[in-house]
Amino acid sequence: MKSEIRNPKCETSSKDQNPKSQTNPQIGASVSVIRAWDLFRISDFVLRAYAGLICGLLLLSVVSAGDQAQWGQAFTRNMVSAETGLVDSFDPATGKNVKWSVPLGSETWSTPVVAQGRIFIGTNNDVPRDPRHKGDRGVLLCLDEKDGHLLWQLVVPKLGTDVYLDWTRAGMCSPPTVEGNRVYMITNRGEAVCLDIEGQANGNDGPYRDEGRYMTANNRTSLVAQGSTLVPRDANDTRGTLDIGPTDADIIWLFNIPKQAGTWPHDSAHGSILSDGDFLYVNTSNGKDNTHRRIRCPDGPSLICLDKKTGRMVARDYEDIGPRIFHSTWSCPALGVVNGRKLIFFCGGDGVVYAFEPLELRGAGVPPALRGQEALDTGKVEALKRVWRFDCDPRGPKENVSQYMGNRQQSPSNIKSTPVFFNNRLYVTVGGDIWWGKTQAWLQCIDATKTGDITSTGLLWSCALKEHSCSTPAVHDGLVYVADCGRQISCIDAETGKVCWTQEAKGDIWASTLVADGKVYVGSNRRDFWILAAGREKKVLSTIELDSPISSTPIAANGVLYVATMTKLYALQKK
Ligand SMILES: [Ca+2]
Repeated sequence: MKSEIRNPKCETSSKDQNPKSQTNPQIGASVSVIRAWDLFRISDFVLRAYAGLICGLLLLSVVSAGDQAQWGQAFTRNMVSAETGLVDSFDPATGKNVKWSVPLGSETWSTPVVAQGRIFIGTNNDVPRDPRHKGDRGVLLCLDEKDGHLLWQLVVPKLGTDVYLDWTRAGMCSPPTVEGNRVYMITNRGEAVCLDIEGQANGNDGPYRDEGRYMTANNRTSLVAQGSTLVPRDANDTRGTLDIGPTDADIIWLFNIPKQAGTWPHDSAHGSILSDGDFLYVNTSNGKDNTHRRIRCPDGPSLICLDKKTGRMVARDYEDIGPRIFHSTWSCPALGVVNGRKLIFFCGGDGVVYAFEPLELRGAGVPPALRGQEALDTGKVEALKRVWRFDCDPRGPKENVSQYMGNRQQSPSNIKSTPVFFNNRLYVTVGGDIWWGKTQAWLQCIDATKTGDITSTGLLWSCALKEHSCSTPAVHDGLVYVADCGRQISCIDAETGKVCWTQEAKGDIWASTLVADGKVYVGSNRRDFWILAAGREKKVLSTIELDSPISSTPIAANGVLYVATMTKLYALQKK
């Protein structure tokens, strides 16, 4: 482990507590321990998928129909599509409007993306597609858009250490971002990876050549950080190394966020990578350890910036977010152009929204911004420059936040969804932590044009939601559509924050709303999928019971609606 890069201020004690033996004030004794624990496991790991999860046509309210190559619009994150002719009902039992469906694993928390004839979706390995890959794994499937057959897959062994670092059976939670022939994503082991869109079918490209060893479970710790790259611990140790075939993923580069950036992710890594110019922006999932009381890496970054070509870290935040993280860092970065100025928006695990200047290699005007070039040339890690910060819950506790764990009345807020940029405004769902915090939640509209600490001046409006929310809002035609854990779908006026209508679903909603073709699509954890008419008047077009809970956000691409349940991916098209 000598050559591993560790944040010297991270606590790396081996005294990891057995999660089952942790002190939990909510958990009593004997039978209730088991029940509460099981319930805890279910709810807690669900949460991690909805950092929005749970993401460039900037400023355009209507985007071109076609692919959906990242979470939401690139990169305002607005989940609005210009696709038309989409289904207003379907029925898997009769095949009505079902183009095709394919099995996934047993748990699917990822939202699909569609690019260049391919569909990418994360799942687990409980339905193995390749007998060489057995056991619990994180899986990214690359499927043919025509019929859903497998083109290639990235199969990542579990860390196999502390379950809170790589949750059992959770699979690959992060939706990828596809750009050209490259696929950027975060694995279940917390690594940012760049993959070849063609996989191994056209050969092993890029500097990274150790895919066989990487995908081999018993060699899972064999790669160690050396400088800015990962190298085999023992190059001669090839025991059990997988022979790479044409249906395997081709890794171009790999950046191990916990080891190389000095973070301690919580539950399971999750996030959608934002691509801007030569750089990638990645949330680190930094959070509590398995005690839920301790931040192991308080000095670790919450947001990092990587060189798109090499995966090297070139910048990070120095906002001192770590000590105030209530649970984990759920939210993904977004981007907007505010009065001609590009900004990166990021929601910390401390309930604060930050706007940063993006790194630039070349400024479009004068003087040229050279910080990005310097970072590339010198190997320096730049500090992301903050333009403004906005505390979504200024009255919430700010010190010793761990003492509020489990307090349903009083706690800090955190942000579990992704901020959405639209017309110089940022729309954010914020509130108490689903499993550990107060139940209050709000949709807030923030003025993105200000600078400095805008906590007291930046709020345009705040609208109370029914209960905790981890859904990313969708903004369209003067209205905001958002779901929450109180089983509620809301339509809210984007200018005033006034509620136009609400609809109760059968279960908690962890997914986000998609607005497309005059319709609002969203599914719940009770298997019910909703299609409503977009607009100020409420109209339910159909409700469909699917095979299993829905925590993935529906997307539209090339005339087809894609809906993933825990176990199946449906491609839906009018017949
Ligand atoms: Ca290749």
